[in-house]
Amino acid sequence: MSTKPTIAAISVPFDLGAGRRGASKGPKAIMQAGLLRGLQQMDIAAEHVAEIRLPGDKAAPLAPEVDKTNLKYLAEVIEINTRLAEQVSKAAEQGHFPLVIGGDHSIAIGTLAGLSGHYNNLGVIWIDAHSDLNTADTSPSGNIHGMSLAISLGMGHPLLTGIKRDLAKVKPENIVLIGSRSLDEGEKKLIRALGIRCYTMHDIDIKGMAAVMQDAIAYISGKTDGVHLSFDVDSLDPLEAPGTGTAVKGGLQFREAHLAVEMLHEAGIVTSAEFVEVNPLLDDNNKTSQLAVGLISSLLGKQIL
Ligand code: 4U7
Ligand code: MN
Ligand code: MN
Ligand code: MN
Repeated sequence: MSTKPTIAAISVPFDLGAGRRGASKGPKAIMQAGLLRGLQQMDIAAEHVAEIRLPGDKAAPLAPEVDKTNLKYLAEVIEINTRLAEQVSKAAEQGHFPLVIGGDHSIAIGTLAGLSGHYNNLGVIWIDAHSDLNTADTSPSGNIHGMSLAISLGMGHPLLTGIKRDLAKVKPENIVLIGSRSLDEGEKKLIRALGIRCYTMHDIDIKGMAAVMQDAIAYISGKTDGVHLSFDVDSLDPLEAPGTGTAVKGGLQFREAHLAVEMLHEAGIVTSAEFVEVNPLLDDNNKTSQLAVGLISSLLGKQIL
């Protein structure tokens, strides 16, 4: 008899990795949109196991000799991700499916750090308008949510790349980017130099989402022993997901996004997930939080019939 793993939801009301405030209110809005109720109706054991916060939303200041150049809220980002990594690791250790609810995308640093010890070859499917492959040297903003994937590759400030363990948390050949349409110059260079698999909006337009997902799944499933889905809601078109801080025109349609997560469910490869960058302060009648709940439900097996 095989028992389905429990979904261990971990909420992270944090937004100091982003350029604007409000993503810290994402977890509450997503919960209020009925996340756990919906999963329980699907007969999925889902539990909210932890909320990760900083006491007083502040971190102890870093030593004065630490170079914080172009790294906004570095101390806070380090501390939230250190705490998150512990919880994610614990959930994985207990055989649960870690489901991280953000929060801005800087929290992928902690999620991936927490997961990495449990896999030899962790795959990452990064669905996002952006690639989040900046470092302090290439970032046009200094916002760490635009650097989280580079940090997980071991590139960036040592206090960030060193969270949980000193090694890279993921290998470039185990990453797939999907939905990319806003890449900075340094990010493009890195994608080419490392040969990171990248399905841009152009590729999705030409091939169609079904073919892109088939390709992506075939590419990643053979060589990994677990796959994390990092889903930034700004991958969707702003008309579908208005409640997000760095919206970019020309994004995924509602149906394309659902198809992507449905195909991931059918492939049965995803072992953890995070949904990030819902900003209720920018939302239109909870449209984006409800969208996130729908996508999570589909990822976890919600069927039409
Ligand atoms: B998100 C940006 F310059 N690339 O680094 C940057 F366009 O997690 C945006 O994907 C980053 O939402 C967006 O600041 C980070 C910018
Ligand atoms: Mn992102
Ligand atoms: Mn993004
Ligand atoms: Mn964003």
